[in-house]
Amino acid sequence: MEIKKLISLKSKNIFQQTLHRAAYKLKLDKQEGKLITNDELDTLWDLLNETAGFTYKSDQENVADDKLINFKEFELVKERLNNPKKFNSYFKPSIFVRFPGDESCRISILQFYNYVLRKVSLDQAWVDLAKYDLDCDGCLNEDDLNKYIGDLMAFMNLPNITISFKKFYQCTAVRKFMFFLDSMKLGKIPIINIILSPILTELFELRESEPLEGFEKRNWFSAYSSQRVYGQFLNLDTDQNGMLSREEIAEYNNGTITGIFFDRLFEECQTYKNEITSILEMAVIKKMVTMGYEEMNADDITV
Ligand SMILES: [Ca+2]
Ligand SMILES: [Ca+2]
Repeated sequence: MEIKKLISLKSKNIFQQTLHRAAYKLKLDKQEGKLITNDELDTLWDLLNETAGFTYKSDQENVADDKLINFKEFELVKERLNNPKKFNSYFKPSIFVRFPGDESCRISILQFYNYVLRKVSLDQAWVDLAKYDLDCDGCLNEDDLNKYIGDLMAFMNLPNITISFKKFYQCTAVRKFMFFLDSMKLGKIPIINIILSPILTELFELRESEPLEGFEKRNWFSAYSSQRVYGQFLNLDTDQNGMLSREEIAEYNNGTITGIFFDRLFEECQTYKNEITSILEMAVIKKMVTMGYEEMNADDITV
């Protein structure tokens, strides 16, 4: 009787989970259908340019001219869009007044368009990440993020990444998100925190077909940065067990690390059997050595 009851409860739970997942997927599909496409964004930009009745001529050499639009023209742009309903949330008076206006209450079309671009990009990121939220709790755990980054890597600018290094890269990228965004060590991060984080923006820079000059050295996720830190990690890992002991780390920076520094370091990093386990932690060491551990906080740690 008891077993039957347990089986019945289990079946009920499975049914509820399946139903919950199906409802979540439906919601995601609906959200995805509402996303503004690149063609629609191009049309918006063209219409803003055509409708704007005033051009601000800059008298500074490095500042480009900008077109300004009043509220009447703003509403006209919406009417001329092919699918105005999709843009409803952008063409509200409350959005218009958010932007600084000139003496005739006209706003910059460039500022407005950049706002739309940013919001569309966040909506797209939310939908993309939510697809990996298998238990539909609005958060991603390490496994979810691992799958997300693994899939994203196919579209990232990562030249010369070998198949064997790919696994380490993926793991390190995930650890970076967990290290900074899961400070309470809950093992998961709310999706909203991920999409609003500069870490995701940094990761997305690698999706650009033409990233800004010098991104390899500046961007933590670039192939150059990750391979450099990984190389340092391997050099220090003299017993090749994939972890760094206190003795091995002591060799870093020509052996100048102090005992107090070690204590602080091992407090800050996730360890296994009191050994540092990943190249992210290696990056933490590097930053702590550069800055002095007293001054370091989570926001400072980038390679
Ligand atoms: Ca989840
Ligand atoms: Ca070792």
